[in-house]
Amino acid sequence: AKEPVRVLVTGAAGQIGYALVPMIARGVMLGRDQPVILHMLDIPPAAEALHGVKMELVDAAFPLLKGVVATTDVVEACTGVNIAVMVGGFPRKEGMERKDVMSKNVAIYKSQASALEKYAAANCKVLVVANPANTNALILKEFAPSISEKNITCLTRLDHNRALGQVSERLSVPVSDVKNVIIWGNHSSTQYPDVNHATVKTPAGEKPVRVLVANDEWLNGEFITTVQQRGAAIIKARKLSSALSAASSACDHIRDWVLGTPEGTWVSMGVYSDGSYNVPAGLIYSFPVTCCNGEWTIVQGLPIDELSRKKLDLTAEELSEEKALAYSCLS
Ligand code: NAX
Repeated sequence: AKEPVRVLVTGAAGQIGYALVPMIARGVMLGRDQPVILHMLDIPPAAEALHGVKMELVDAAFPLLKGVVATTDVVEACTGVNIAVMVGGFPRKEGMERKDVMSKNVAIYKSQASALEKYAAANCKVLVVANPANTNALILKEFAPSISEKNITCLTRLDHNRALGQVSERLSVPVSDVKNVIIWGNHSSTQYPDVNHATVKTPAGEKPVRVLVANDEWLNGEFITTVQQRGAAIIKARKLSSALSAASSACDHIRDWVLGTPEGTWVSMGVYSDGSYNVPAGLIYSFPVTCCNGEWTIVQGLPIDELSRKKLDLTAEELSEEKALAYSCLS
């Protein structure tokens, strides 16, 4: 039998946490044959709710779940974890300045970076979900210098999956037949959902999405804004932000990272830029990646047309500004 893997979920008493922990305990994230021990962290005001989630995990009697740590102590939460999914953060409230929200999250991610660096298992893989996701991940990277930059990522898989979903709906094809969309840049409304290299499986082989949709106006307009604004549309409909889709996408992100992407398929992940595609190095930016043996690699050599170039640059500019704002909160 396999040794259990320890998975940390921060913000585990929140909405996404509530959807995510049962998925992990069922093997959706790491496989149906992989036992897990869940570490759940939240802050003292949420301690009782967190305890309630732990009670429900016990009550669900998940066969793969070999233990649950529910705590408000960062050190206890981080000790020995192999995977860390960072969902906890300070939300933007009405009337709050961007700088104030940034400053709260910088403080949280700085201190959790130090705890992970000291107490997590060697080679711990980190996924930041909490917004501003890319910049929180960057702060985490800066304050956990002994964790390899290859091990620190942020979630743009939800946006990627939203793009697959929109193409699937438009063409009335199963979403599993659509692949290789790309989310470039920030997990924000400046992200660029790109279908220029995406394909659909048909009885006659793989066909480009552009050819099948045959409507550039829709693909360059409404499709992009729908994906960019989907989070807001969910809030409007549910009066709550995306939770089940965010949790499911977080599982997809970690599963593909650990177990590998299928041959011929790439996914989108926010990763540390090495300057690929002329994206400034030193940002956490969403790229198309393939994964093998627990490592991601940016897909190289995709042609970028003029329209795309502008959109890649625009979202990079926003991330550079966020980075500057985050640094200004440190001093
Ligand atoms: P909730 O407010 O329901 O849950 C957040 C939880 O984090 C709360 O229980 C809170 O007590 C806890 N928390 C706050 N500070 C903490 C700290 N220092 N340490 C540990 N826990 C702490 O929000 P939810 O809807 O679950 O969303 C969580 C985060 O995901 C938000 O930042 C949200 O913006 C972000 N999202 C990111 C997405 C992505 O694709 N990257 C999509 C979904 C989501 O909007």
